[in-house]
Amino acid sequence: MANRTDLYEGHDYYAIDELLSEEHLMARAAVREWVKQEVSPIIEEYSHKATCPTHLFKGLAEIGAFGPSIPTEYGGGGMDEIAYGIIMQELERGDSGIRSMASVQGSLVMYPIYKYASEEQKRKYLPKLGNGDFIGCFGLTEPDFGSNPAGMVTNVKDDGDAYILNGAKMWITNSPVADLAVVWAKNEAGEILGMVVEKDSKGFSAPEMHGKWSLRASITGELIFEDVRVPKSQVFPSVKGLKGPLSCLSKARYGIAWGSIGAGLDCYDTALRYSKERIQFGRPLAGFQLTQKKLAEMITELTKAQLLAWRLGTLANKGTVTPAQISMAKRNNVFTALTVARESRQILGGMGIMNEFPIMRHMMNLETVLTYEGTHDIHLLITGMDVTGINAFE
Ligand code: TGC
Ligand code: FAD
Repeated sequence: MANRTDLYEGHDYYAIDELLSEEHLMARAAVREWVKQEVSPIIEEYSHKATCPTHLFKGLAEIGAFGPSIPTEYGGGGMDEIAYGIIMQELERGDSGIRSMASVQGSLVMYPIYKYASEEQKRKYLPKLGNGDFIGCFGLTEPDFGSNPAGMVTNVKDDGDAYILNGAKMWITNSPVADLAVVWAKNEAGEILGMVVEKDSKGFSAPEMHGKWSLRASITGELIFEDVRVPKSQVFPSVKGLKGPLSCLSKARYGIAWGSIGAGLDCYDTALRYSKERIQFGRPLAGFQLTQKKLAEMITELTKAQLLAWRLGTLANKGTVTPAQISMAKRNNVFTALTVARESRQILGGMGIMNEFPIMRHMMNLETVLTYEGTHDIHLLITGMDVTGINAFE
């Protein structure tokens, strides 16, 4: 398999770099270099074997990919939301599964602990999550409740100074290798609570799910709770209800709006280079009008996605961004990346399906990205609800 270390044109068609600060550019350069050195040479092989490169967790921590916008005193990077987005973009240029490793750790595990846990829990978990000593996962989805997490049946019953947790979660990124899980469950009053469950808790197991054709370099599993005793001190004191997990999803969806651009850019970059080199009918593929149409449409859509992400980032930095604005960007940018991957695959002809090039891997990965963190259609309905004021889910 090829080592793809020569890559990464910026493809900054609208000079968006001019809108970025020195800190953003430095963060991007550092992560881009790390991806070139550590991810690109190995990712095809890990993806092909459906194995997670768990040795990269430490490196991700070292480049500041875990919680870039969480304050440094709580184990994060202390940067702004645009820096967080750019880091996700560069990781996903490498692979969506690598970005997932960082998204889950930073946005779905560190963020809820930072936002909702007691000071004692924060001090106990965040520094070790930030430096990669602990790996976390986030359990919301259940076998019978995916798009509709409000229906969850995982539950806790009061038992004095602890809760007894029962139920099962499915499709959980990193669960088989996680030291702890942020778990959402209903109490006897039907309220959703969040809690940290440590991996050695009696009655808790996290078996791996096998057979994915997508996100193969990411490890996915279940969470099974059979009368697990969770001390009340492990339960988040300052949040109840679905807005707890959904607020974490907002953070992670924001990162995906940026991250997916990276996968799209890598496909576009590959197709552009290939089309200039590959000769058919006596001229480069890039000389045919139909190829130019594909390339022109790709860079147009990617540029629009970049602008959407940048504007979303400025709203996030101001603290005024809404969940619906994030939904629009997640949906649009993932779909753009997937469309670009499909068009790029065509430009490479038969070579497009080979693992000598990254396109098929990105395309397969993006099918997951289109689905997790809220499906393509769920985000459309969130936009529909926002503009009409009518909730199509009720
Ligand atoms: P609804 O009544 O609309 O909302 C309940 C409460 O939550 C608030 N809220 C939000 N808060 C913060 N951020 C958001 N994005 C929020 N969305 C809603 C809302 O204001 C309300 O608050 P309050 O105070 O009134 O109680 O809830 P609903 O049951 O009607 O659900 C609406 C719906 C369908 C949009 C929601 O359930 C949804 O987003 N479903 C999709 C589920 C999903 O995205 N699952 C993702 C699982 S995690 C994952 O995929 C990780 S992959 C990680 C990786 O590997 O990278
Ligand atoms: P369903 O909800 O059954 O939806 C199936 C189809 O029906 C979709 O097309 C959907 O859009 C459509 N649909 C559903 N409801 C409606 C409606 N009201 N109107 C119109 N169409 C509708 N979850 C976690 O909690 N933690 C994780 O770490 C995590 N990691 C994941 C990793 C991978 C690789 C994958 C594939 C998933 C992961 N998920 C995780 C779960 C993910 O969030 C869910 O798969 C997703 O939310 C969709 O749920 P579902 O698969 O049950 O599909």
